[in-house]
Amino acid sequence: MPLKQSSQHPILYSFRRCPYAMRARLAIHYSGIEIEHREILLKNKPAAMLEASPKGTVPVVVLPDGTVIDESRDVMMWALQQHDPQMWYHGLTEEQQAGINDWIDRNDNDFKPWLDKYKYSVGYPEHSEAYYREQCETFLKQLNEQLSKSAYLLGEAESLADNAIFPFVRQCAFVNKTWFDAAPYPHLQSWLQQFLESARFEDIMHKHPLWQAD
Ligand SMILES: N[C@@H](CCC(=O)N[C@@H](CS)C(=O)NCC(=O)O)C(=O)O
Repeated sequence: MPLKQSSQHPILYSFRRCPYAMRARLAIHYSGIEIEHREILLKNKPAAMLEASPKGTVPVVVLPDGTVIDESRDVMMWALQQHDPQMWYHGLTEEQQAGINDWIDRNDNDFKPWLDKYKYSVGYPEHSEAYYREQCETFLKQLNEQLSKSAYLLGEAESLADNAIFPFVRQCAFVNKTWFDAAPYPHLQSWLQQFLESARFEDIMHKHPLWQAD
């Protein structure tokens, strides 16, 4: 049963520093969809969000007809289905689309679990922080290698792949920025820097007051 809600715009439940929420906000910003932004705290999730999506992760989108989209990749795809003006995904060849999906799969399934252990290494004492970082480097090297051949992951124009992945590389970089900046990944460093300095990133990182239910 779709959930009822009164807003005429889609609602986005979001948490500013979450990389999954960032990629959703990037795609929504790019597509130009107007949304009602509801900033939440992960330690105090609003009942309305949990009612829409009991698994309790951000991002969550609730459409005016009550449809709930609660996986960040699905939110990105939903946004691009509305409007994809610079061909981040639609209009690309099937092979390019498969390439995008492959990059995002590797980010989400292989890299992110190691990134969590690297970032919170005290909680995983079976290995050292340096060990977890080395595991992360497998993916960082692959990204750097690709970016040595083309400006973006899929070629000379940015695509869904770059925007789905850079928030996670950012998170990894900021665990120890001094290390990241000195690491032998110059192409990856400048690719990340370019996204961090972009107007879109600045826009999606604006601070919102916490959402309060009426
Ligand atoms: N597979 C989900 C993962 C989203 C996710 O794990 N988000 C984190 C924040 S970065 C979260 O909400 N965690 C729940 C919590 O910390 O309580 C997606 O892609 O949307």
